[in-house]
Amino acid sequence: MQQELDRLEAAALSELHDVKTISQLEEWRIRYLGKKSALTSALRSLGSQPPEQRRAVGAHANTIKANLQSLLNAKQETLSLSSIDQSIGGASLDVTLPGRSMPIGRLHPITQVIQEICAVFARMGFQVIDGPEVERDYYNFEALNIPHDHPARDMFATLWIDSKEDRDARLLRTHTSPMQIRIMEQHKPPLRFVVPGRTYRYEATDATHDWMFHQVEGLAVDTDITLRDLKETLFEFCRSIFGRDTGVRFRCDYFPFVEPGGEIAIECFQCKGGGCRLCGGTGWLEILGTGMVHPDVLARCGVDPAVYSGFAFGMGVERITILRYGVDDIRHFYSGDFRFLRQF
Ligand code: FA5
Repeated sequence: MQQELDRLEAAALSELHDVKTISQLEEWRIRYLGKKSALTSALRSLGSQPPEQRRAVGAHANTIKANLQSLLNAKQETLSLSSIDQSIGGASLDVTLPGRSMPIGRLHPITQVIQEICAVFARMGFQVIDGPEVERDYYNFEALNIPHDHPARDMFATLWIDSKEDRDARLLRTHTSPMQIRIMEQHKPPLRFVVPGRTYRYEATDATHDWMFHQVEGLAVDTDITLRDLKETLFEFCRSIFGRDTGVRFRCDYFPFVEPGGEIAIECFQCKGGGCRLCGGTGWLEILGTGMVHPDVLARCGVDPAVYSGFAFGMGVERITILRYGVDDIRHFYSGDFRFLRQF
């Protein structure tokens, strides 16, 4: 009986050596350690052995069983480790290599510049708010001293939603100035606000004009606000965005809702003032319109012009971005071309 058990153990060991997979190992287990295995039958038949052999055979069979069981456990561990290894590519996987970096998005250059502009004004005490892109005739024109049939309406090639003959017609706002009215209707002075947002004009496009572009409107109303406050605020803004060495030009201009009115232009980055296609040969790129809020506009919004005065401005964000980064055509911004956008 003892010899039979030794043969059984030798056969089990030699077969275990050839086992290569988990399923082969399971077959091996059933064959040598299962309920119907020769070893289990040998243990069961101990009762029929002569009493003097029973003890020795039993102990021997149990030793073999324990040995096979521990070899089974060890083999099981080795096989499951090597199957994990194979499933992740075996020896060809170099776990010390750095992981692949996922491409991450970025903010559009116009969004970046809007944030920068708002941060400059926030440092000067202005609050940032936004307003509707679909406006009423009243806010876009009427309340800004541009009644029906006023020739200044031609300055703003308008995209109408309703018939333009309709007194309360809706339109896509042509500038952010309607927010001057909404702010003064809703808040009492002192006021300091900037309003970034999209504006729309029915215009032929060229290197510096698009039919959709962004403006940042600014409004400050308080007692004793003068043209000097306007100029110093806007010059400080230009210095913050373009640096101290860039040429800034301040000239008179006309807008019906301010008196007096002005515009600011920045030296063209491309020709350094010499004149080129981008600046239309003038050497300057206009970035904003400005002026002292017209007393009639103040009065219409319930702000007493005898007590309060204010200044307002509206700047073109694409023009500022063009100058800031040396972009040669405004149409690149909305072309959706990643080769262009990835540069920012
Ligand atoms: C206005 O829109 C006035 N609302 C500005 C203003 C506000 C004046 C408050 C006084 C007081 P203007 O049409 O000039 O003004 O436009 C202002 C700026 O928007 C321009 O200086 C320019 O930088 C930009 N801009 C105008 N039209 C376009 C266009 N088609 N494409 C890109 N930028 C434009």
